[in-house]
Order: sequence, then C-alpha cells, then structure tokens
Amino acid sequence: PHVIRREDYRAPDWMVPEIALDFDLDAAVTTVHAVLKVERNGSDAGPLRLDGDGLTPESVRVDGREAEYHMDGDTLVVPLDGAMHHVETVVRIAPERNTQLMGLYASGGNLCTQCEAEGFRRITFFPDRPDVLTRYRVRMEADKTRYPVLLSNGDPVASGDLDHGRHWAEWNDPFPKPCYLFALVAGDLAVNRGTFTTRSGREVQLGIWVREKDLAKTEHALEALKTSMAWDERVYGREYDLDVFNIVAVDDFNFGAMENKGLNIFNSRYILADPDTATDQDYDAIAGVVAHEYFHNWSGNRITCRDWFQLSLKEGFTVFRDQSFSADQGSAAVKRIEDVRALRAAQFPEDAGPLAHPIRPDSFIEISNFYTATIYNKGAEVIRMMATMLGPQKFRAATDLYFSRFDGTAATCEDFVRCMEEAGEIDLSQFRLWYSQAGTPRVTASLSHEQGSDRALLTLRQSVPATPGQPDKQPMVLPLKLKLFSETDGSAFGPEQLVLLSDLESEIAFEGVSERPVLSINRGFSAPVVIETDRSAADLAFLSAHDDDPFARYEAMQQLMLDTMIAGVLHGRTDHAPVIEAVANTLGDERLDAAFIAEAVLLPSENFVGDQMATVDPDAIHRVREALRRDLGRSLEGLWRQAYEASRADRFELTPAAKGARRLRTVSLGYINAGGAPDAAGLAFLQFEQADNMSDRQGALGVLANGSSDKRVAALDIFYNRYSDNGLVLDKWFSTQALSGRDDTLDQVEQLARHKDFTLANPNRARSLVGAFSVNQRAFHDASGRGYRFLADQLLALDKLNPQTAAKLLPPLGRWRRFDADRAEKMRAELERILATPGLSKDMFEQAERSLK
Ligand code: BAL
Ligand code: ZN
Repeated sequence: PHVIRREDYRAPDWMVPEIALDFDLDAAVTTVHAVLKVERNGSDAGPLRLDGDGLTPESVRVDGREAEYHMDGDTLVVPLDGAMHHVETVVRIAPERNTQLMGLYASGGNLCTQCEAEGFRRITFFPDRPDVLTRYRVRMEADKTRYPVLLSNGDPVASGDLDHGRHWAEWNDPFPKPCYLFALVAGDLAVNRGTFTTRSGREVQLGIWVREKDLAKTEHALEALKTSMAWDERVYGREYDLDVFNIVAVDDFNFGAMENKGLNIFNSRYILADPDTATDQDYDAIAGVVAHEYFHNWSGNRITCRDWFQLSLKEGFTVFRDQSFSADQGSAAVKRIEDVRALRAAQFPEDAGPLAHPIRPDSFIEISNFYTATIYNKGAEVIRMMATMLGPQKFRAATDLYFSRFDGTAATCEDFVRCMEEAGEIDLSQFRLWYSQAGTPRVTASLSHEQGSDRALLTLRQSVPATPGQPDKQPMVLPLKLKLFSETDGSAFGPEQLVLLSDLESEIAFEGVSERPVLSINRGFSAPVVIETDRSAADLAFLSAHDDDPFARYEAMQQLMLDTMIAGVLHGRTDHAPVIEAVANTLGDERLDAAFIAEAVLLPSENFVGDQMATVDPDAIHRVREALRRDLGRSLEGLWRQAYEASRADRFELTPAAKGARRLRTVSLGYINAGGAPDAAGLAFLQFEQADNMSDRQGALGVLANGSSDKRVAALDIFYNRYSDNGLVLDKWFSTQALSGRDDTLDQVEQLARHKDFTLANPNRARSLVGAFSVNQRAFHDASGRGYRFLADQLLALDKLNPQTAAKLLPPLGRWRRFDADRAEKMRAELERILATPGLSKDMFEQAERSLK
C-alpha cells in the first residue's frame, strides 16, 4: 500500500467553488448526479483528477458535452484546457450493501452518510481533500413513505411531491466546506424541536431526529446543545451561523458522532438517554459529545484542516473545548481526574508502543487509523499546556486571533501555534516539539533539604523515550505546577508556582523553607508526562489528605496504591496499611464531595499497573489487586456501609451531587463485596432489583457479574430479558460480562460471540464484546493464547465488513513486547496470521505491520 507523507503536501491543481448534487435515493440503487464548477488553481496545465472509491462513471460531461476521460485506478482523470469548466458525472451506488459505513449507507431502514475522512469519494467523484472548499446545493428525491424526511447541510430551500409516491427536497449550504463535512439523511424520523437565540438575536431552529419510539430520550441532548451554544458564545465569543441545526441519531456508526455542517450525525449512544436505560456516565458523555460536535462548527468547520496530518488542529482543540465545557457543568476536579484517567488508559500505552506517533504525524497509509487517543487526547493536552502558559486572557486573545485570521480557510497546526505566540507574546519555538516528537516524557523530581537550613532544592530531569522512527529526542518544554507543603501543620511554603522545565536538567531553589517539605508536583496534571519522585508512602499519604489541589490529592493516593501493588507483584508481599489508612481518611473527610471520594478510593486498573512494569504479569497483578481490594473491603467495612447508606436517594435526580452519590454507592458496594461480606451479593441483588435508574442497576450488575453467587446468572437473565429490544443496553450486557474478573471470562466471551444478539455488523456491538474483552488484561492475556486467537479471528471476520472499525480494535495485540516470551510469541503469531491473510484491508495491513516492528 501507498504511504502518504506530510512533506509531500501540494496545493490542489483544481478548486471546486460550487457543486450541485442530485440524489435519486433508494437503499438498493441510488443514482448520484454531480455538477462541479472547477477552477484551475495555479499555473500547472494538469488534468482534473477526481477521487473515487469503488465508483464507475456512467457518464462524464464537460460544459454540457460528452467528455474524454480515463480511470487511473479508482481516480477519474479528465483532461481539461483552460481555467474554468462545469464537469458533470453520474454514478450509481448501493447503500444497503455498504457495510463499511463510509459514504452513503443504510442503518435501521434509513439512509445516512459518513464522509470523514475519505467517505465522500464513495458517493461521487470529487477532489476528496480537506483544502478544497465548496458551496453545496443538494437535491434529494425518494419514496415518500419510506423516507418522509430528507435532510442535508445548511438551510432547507424548497420541497415538494412527485408522482408515484415520491417527493423531493432541496438544501443549500452557504458556507464553503470540504467534502468530508457533507451529509445527507433520508428516513422515517421523528423530531424533538427547540430554538436557540444567539447573542446577536438570531433565532436558530434546533432539531434532534430519531426513530419515533426514541423521541422521549432526546431531551438531554437537546438541552446539552442549547447549553453548548451559549457556552461557546460566552467562553470563546463564537456564535452559530446558520438558521437551522439538526442532529440525527443512527444505530450503526463508526465514530461517536460527526460534525457535518448544520447536520450532525450521531451514534445513537451519544443521543438517547432516559434514567431507565442510560447511566450517569452516559448522560455526561452525551453532553460532552453534543458539545464537541457543536464546537467543531468553529474549530473544524469554519476553520478546517489543510491536510489530514493537521487533524489534531481541529480534534485536539475541540476536545480541549469540550473538556472545559464539561468541567464547567459539574465538578471540574472530577472531570480532570476522568480525563487524565482516559489519557493514561488509552494514550500513554499508545505512545509507549509500536503505533506511537506525534500529534502531527509524518506519514500514514490509511488516515482512519489516525483518529487516535494521541491526536485527540494528547492533542487536547498540548492545547491545555499553551492555555496554562498564556493564562486565560492571552489564551482568549490568541483563539480570537486564530478564529478571525483563519475563518473560511483550511489551516495548519503551525497557524494555530503562531496565533498563540503572537497574542500570547511568548516564544513557542521549543514547545513545537510537542507536535513533532512522539512518546510520553518522563520527569524525575527529587527534593533535598538540609536540616537546619532555610532552603530546599528541587532537581528535575526529563527524558523522552525513543519511539518508532524517532530514536533520539530533544528536551521538551514541560509546564509543571508545583507547591511545597509542611508536614508539621499542613501549611504551604509559598504559593503554587508554574515552572517551565525546558532543559534536560534543572535545579530550583525554594527559600524560606524551614523544614523538610513535601513536594506536590504536576498539579492539575499541568503537563501530560510521567513523574517519578522519591516521595515516601508517608509523603503520599500526607498529600492525599492535605493537598489543596484536588487532582494532586487524587494523584498522591493513586501513587500510593500503585506503589503498594507493584511492591506486591515484585516481592510477593506488601504492606496494605498505608493505603487502608489513606482510604479511611478520605472516606471520613466531610469536606470532600461524594464524586471526588468515589474517584479517589478506586484502585488503579490492572492495565495501569501493568503499564508501570518492565514485563507485565497479568495473573500476579490481578491477584495482588484483588488482595488489596479484599483487605480494603474487610478493614473498612463499617465505613463502606456508612457511605453506602449515606448515598441512598429517595428519588432520581440528575444533579452533580446525586450523580456523585450514586457513584460512591456502587463503589462502596464493590468494596463490601470484595471484602467477602456474606450479605454482599444479596445487597447487590437488592440494589439491582430496586434501582430506578441505570447507574444503580448496571453498577450492581457489574458487582454481581464479577462474583460467583447464584444471583449472578439470575441478574444477567433479568437484565437481558428486560432490555432485549434495546441495542444500547444490550451492549452493556455484553461488555459487563466481557470485563468480568471471573476465571471463566474467556469461555463466556467465546460463548457470547455465538449469541444470537451478537453481530460484528454493528460497531457498537462489536466494541461491546470484542473491544471490552481485549482490555480485560487478565482474561485477554490468558496464558493459553486463546484470547489472542479469539481477537484475531474476530478482527479478520470484521475486516471483511468494516475495515475501519476492525483496525481500531487491533492495538492490544501490538503490545506483545510488554509481555513474557511465551505470550509475546503467541501475540506475534496472531499478528503474522492477520498480515498473511489474503484480501486484507489497507487499514488492517497498516496496523498489523506497524505492530510487528
Ligand atoms: N471528526 C470526527 C468525529 C469527531 O471527532 O467529532
Ligand atoms: Zn471531533
């Protein structure tokens, strides 16, 4: 397969200022008639080259006349003289046979599109690259009974009826856009309508379109949309620009959602919610994703990317924006903890493995493989660091400058950084390494204090690990927030400081420090790095109780737990007492809210423990972690029961406090159960049965599914029967079992793959079983290698249907270097088997090949 390189970027030879698209829609055969106004860009006399993917032209006309053309692979080549022409093509496509879910496809009897990154070329011939900006006029014609609703980007222009039960509608999008933002929906849909009045007084018609039966589950998404629109005006000065904003929810979707101009298309899991079927986490995710897609209207649509290497320009920035939005809606501290946990769970391992890449990659074979935690989450951290260094006022001035300077254009990461430099009055030359160097920097921090002196000395050293293609790294700019505390009375030695570590090594002196201080570092997770310190268990316990930065407090507790578990894995024995005491202090601290406590008392995951070890020992990690959980459960049983009872609610509410209470309730239940209390399964089953919301119900199911009580099967059956007609909840049923810590999880997962409700054709369902299982460290890494074989078998089957979704599930196999020789060999063998499979997609080829290196 062909490798595409960033350094080879060239401006397009032809621009397409306008397109008129005519769709004769039908699930079996849709005819697409396109008229492109093309204008030569620059002085090259080259032909017009239009991307296609699986398309055969039925007719090609230039300025009204049959034209000469030829195919170069999938590309339509039309020799053209002169500077401007109208090029007309006709193709036929088959939406109902489109299992890749890219381009125009059928989902649940409706028709919809997904074009990012390169799906538009599966609909019609076009220069499918983000720097070709075009005005779209779209006419759709379809059977009125099957597809009563016809939507596209921009504003509705006209509609009407035709003979033979057919009808038509025309939409016009006044904003030039790249073709990856094109969208169309035809279906039998109901709408929840709302309005939003922008700060300049324009009324925008909002619509959330779903199946009739789901209409009652759209209120939360609609409210989140209005809140997002107001937030972007207030925080970034960004106003919505069209008269309508529509969102459509579909069940079959590769991404979480898509920001098509004026017509967002969503995976239904990020729209539909009611208390009976959605957890608090689902509710929060819906608000976050609705906000994310809405925010793209400015960071992505009004200003798009010059080429796909700049993907983090829109994604990193938009993730940062949606994270800030969510932080404003509830507990900012808990949101930060969740975001860092997600970063460490997905991005750190990626950055430490064979698929590591900078947030602005240098090359790819298939761009779909680069919608990664690095581009999104690390990209957001990079924006966050600039925001930290600039401070709120200059950061806002810099984003204002960016939005005004690049509005209506296709920009680069460099354009963004230059705005930060100009408005922030700061030199970011060295900081730019965050865009080009992969790998998670490591910082060692050691603090010394001479007894009797008034001075403490902090030595910081950084290193950036080698990553594929980047053996040698330069030191980065790391903004580290620090504070020193007195262990005697908990007071601070001076205010928080922001230190920019830019050398390999640096020493910082603190005056007026009369005793050995305790170091609080990387507060708020100000830099996405790994910190290694020589802090003792007592220091960490002290910070977990006294640090005034909630994130640092959480972090100290996590480090204490981590050190304890790692000692257990390495030495077979470890002292649980410091962790038990710290958890007891946190549980008993009345100044803390339930949501924070629930996060702080959770042990780091088995995967995260594994990530810290030279060679991962999944069985030992599981054993040691379970032993600590058991000890915590048993020693603090009284406190867990207190917390459990205190967080009982009389009625369901969706306030941050109520959500926090539910979270703590299920965490407490988990510990009561881990401690082996004889009534634990009964308690869990009671919570499961009496729950008036999905958080409580799924929480209790998760506890039962981990155990061996006879209530386990009963609860799983009740859950299944109650929700058998709800795909999103069935996904939870599959993933809960795939994530179980039971000894027989691998057997269960193999059986579930043969369940009548399991299908690889639906990406959510595939992820709920196969994706969830592959992050269950112990079950997936079963010493027999059966887990690896299972994953490879599923991926090969899925690759035939939907290469994009299959390739995204491959990375767990690529972590073979982190395991013992026997497991590593078995994982490699599965990767080799995948690579040797005839007809493999380029998506899978790229992921498997890179994973073997
Ligand atoms: N642009 C793809 C989906 C998203 O990040 O919003
Ligand atoms: Zn996005």
